[in-house]
Amino acid sequence: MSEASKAAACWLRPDGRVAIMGILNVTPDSFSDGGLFLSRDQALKHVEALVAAGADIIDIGGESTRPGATPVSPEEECERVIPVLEALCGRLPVSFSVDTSEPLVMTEAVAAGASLINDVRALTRPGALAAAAKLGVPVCLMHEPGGSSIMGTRGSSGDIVGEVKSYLAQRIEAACLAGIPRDRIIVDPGFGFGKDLAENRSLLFDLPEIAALAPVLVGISRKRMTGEPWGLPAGGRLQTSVALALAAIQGGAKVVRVHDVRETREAVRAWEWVFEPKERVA
Ligand code: 7PJ
Repeated sequence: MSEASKAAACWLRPDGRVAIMGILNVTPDSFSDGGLFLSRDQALKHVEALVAAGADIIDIGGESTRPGATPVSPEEECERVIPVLEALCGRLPVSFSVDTSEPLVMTEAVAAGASLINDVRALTRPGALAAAAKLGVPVCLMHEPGGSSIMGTRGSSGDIVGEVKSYLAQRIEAACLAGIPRDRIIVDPGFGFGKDLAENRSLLFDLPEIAALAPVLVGISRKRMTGEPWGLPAGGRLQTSVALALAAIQGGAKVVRVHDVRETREAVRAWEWVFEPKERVA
C-alpha cells in the first residue's frame, strides 16, 4: 500500500464500513479546571474511553466555534492541542484528526502525529490550502456560510442544498488546484453552521446529492436539530442524535462525528447488519 493510500485509509475504513469519529474539545470551557496538567490528564482519560467505546478516529479541537466564543490565537490553539496529540498519537489503535482552520496548527498537529485535517472553514484562511497540500494528509472540507465570523447569518437563496453543493464543489476544485489529491478530500455540509432547522432537515434529506461529490462526514451530535423539533433539552438528545446519525448513513455518510461513541457504534452495527453485505459485517 502506498503512503498516500495508507493516509486516505485513515479517513475511510478500508473495509468500506462507516467510521465513527469521537470528539475531544480541548477548550477551557470543556475542561473547566483550567490547570494544564489536569486538563491534559482528563483529555487523555476521555480519549481512552472513546477508543474503548469503538471510535475509529479522534477529532481534537482547540477552538470553540460556538457563536460568541472568544477568538483564540494560533499559538494558543497549539498550546491546547499539541500536548494532547503528542501524548496520544501512536499509543492507541486509532487515527487522530485536528479540527482547525489555522496553517500553523495544521503543521504542528501533523508533526505531532495527526493524520487528518478537519477544517470547518474549508481551507479558506490565508495559507491553509498550501499548508494542507504540503502536509500531504487527507482533509475534510466543511460548508459554513459565515466567512471569518463563523455561524454568522447568511442571505438565504431558498436552495440550501444547491448552495452547499456548489460551495463544496468549488472548494474541492480549489484544493485540487493547490495540489491536494482528489481521493484525499472528503466533504461535510456543516449541519448547524448558519442554517435554520428546515435547512438542516433539507440537507439531511438530500444528503445523497452531497455524497455524489465526495465521501461525506457529518457532525450532527447534540446540535439544536437533535432537540428543537421535539423540545428536548441539551442533556436529552442522545437517542435523537443516534437516529439522525443513522439517517445520515442511510443518505451515504461514511464518517459520523459524535460525542456518544458507544451508543452510535451499537446503532451503526445494527444498521450495517441490515444494509451491508453479510461478509463485511463481523
Ligand atoms: C463540526 C465540526 C461539524 C466537522 C464542529 C459541535 C460544533 N467539524 N466541528 N463537522 N462541528 N467536520 O460539535 O457542536 O459538523 S464544532
